[in-house]
Amino acid sequence: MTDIHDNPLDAPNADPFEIAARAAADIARLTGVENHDIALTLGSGWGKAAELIGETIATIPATEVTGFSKPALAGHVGTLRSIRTPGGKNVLVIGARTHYYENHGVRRVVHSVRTAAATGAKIMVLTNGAGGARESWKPGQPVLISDHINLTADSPLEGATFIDLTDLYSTRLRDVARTIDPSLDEGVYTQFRGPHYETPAEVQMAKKMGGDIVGMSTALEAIAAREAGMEILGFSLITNLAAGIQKTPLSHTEVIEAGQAAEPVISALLARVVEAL
Ligand code: 8IG
Repeated sequence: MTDIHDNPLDAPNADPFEIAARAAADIARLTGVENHDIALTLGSGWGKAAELIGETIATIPATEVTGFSKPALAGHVGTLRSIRTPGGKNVLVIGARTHYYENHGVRRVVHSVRTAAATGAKIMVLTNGAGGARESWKPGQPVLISDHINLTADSPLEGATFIDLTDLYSTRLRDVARTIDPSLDEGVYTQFRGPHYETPAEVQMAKKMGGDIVGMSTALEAIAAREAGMEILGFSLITNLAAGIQKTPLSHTEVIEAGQAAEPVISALLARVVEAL
């Protein structure tokens, strides 16, 4: 029902939580699954995880769900899936991320997270493809997100909503992930606005501020997930070393190719982590 130019979230008097509740009701009706336990946003490189997590109960186009935007990029699958794990947990897999750089406002960026919370999910797993600012990291390597620096100068919180962001990327859940793969490294995710990649000077700035990973998503979503009371686990696939860290210019094709090569490995890892949550 929603069209990119006609979204209820854009109405001046819209209540984003009421719209998320409507979206959750759409998901329950269209999937036949009343409640979900875990939600998982699949970023670039992570798409194959869905098949490995469990049995797909239903796949629905995001455009059938209240408030969802059409995907901006071909290859960003605009579907929502309900998957039952072997252990009996219901996982909502969100393959329809709206990026901040699409300029539809932060409400649309975090609508999937608010919807996930409204379906009952207590854990939000956020994954992305990103650049690595540490020389020791290799393209194709997954890393845990330990914290973030939000350089968008924006927030999903509306009004005087003061939310603590300590331990935003749950230490407990990172420990669970490391029981599956003890070699997982971790780092601070820095969200830039994009869609351009950083200059080498901006990457150096991010590093001096304490950033290790550079990307264009996740931080705003994590803030909304915390507001909604969910526990958060974040993963970045380092698809490329950030500008100036690697010696050659960044190409979108290379980024996609590195993601495709790593996809089976990191998807299997993610499926095992989800089962352990
Ligand atoms: I994939 O190097 C991917 N996404 N900001 N910088 C930013 N986002 C990214 C990058 C990168 N690689």
